[in-house]
Amino acid sequence: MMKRITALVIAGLTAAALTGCGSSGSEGGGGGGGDDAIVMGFSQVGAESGWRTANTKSVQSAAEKSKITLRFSDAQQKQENQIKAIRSFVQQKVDIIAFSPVVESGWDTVLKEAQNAKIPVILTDRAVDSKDTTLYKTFLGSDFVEEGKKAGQWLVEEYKDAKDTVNIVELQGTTGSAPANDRKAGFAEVIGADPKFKIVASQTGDFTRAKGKEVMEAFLKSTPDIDVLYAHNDDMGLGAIEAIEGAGKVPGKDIKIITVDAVKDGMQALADGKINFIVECSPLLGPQLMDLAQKVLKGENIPARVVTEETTFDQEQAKAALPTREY
Ligand code: GZL
Repeated sequence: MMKRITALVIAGLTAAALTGCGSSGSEGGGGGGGDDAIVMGFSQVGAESGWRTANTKSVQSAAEKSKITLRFSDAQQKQENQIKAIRSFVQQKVDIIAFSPVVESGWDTVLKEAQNAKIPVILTDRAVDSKDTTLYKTFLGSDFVEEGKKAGQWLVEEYKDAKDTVNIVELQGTTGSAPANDRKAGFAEVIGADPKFKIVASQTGDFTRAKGKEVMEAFLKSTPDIDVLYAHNDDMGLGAIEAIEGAGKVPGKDIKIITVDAVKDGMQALADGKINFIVECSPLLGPQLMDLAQKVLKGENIPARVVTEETTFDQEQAKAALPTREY
């Protein structure tokens, strides 16, 4: 008899636990659908830049529209927080996990845990360097090498008639992150074809305005006659502008500036002539992410790689685009 009661209790508890996981979005916001609402665990890098804020908004509003219950965690740019969040999503038995890996390496163990728990994972925004590509269903995000190449191509064109050396300083994104690694590689590949281009200093500004300003101040002190700044995102470029003006130089003229993202503040600086060229990196990944998640959970085939569409802006194009800029 005892065995039978125990079995009934376990069955009851298991049923409750399972429905708890497909909850109607009462906790963690978003969704609001019935018991069959998809529950997505989302681990975000942090809130380090205008791009990240726009990306978070896009994911949250797309989850709301798709009636997907979103369990959102902000890792404050720390990999250990993302690993903790993914483990927690596995324990909660969410239906699917999506995350933007703050750095490329060190994910195999926790992704294996999700795989063993039969919870599909989607990479969004940034990639991982795991050799085992069965650990995730797809990678939705920009081609950062291409972004770096676009920045280099503008510079080569801008200085095509220059005979003297062009001294470049580079503000790199977060050390070890896919955008930092790839934007650096793409840019170097293009300018490397002409020896007049010299990267005389290159250091991380961690994608933030404050750090960008701090490192640019150091560059200005240690590096005479800087011609160009290549910043891996608008926020570091905007911080560098403060440093350049603080040093009594004119950004966009004394020092030409190329950045990546095309968030509103960057586009305003471009329109104002303080930045010379911006390579767009779209943060509006939310709708595609939710569509891919629904397809995965229906057992539909999805592409292993979904590259986001994006363009570039010069100063005139920024003036035209600003009034309707979504982010
Ligand atoms: C790029 C994204 C980068 C942005 C930065 O997809 O991961 O992180 O370029 C952001 O602004 O901090």
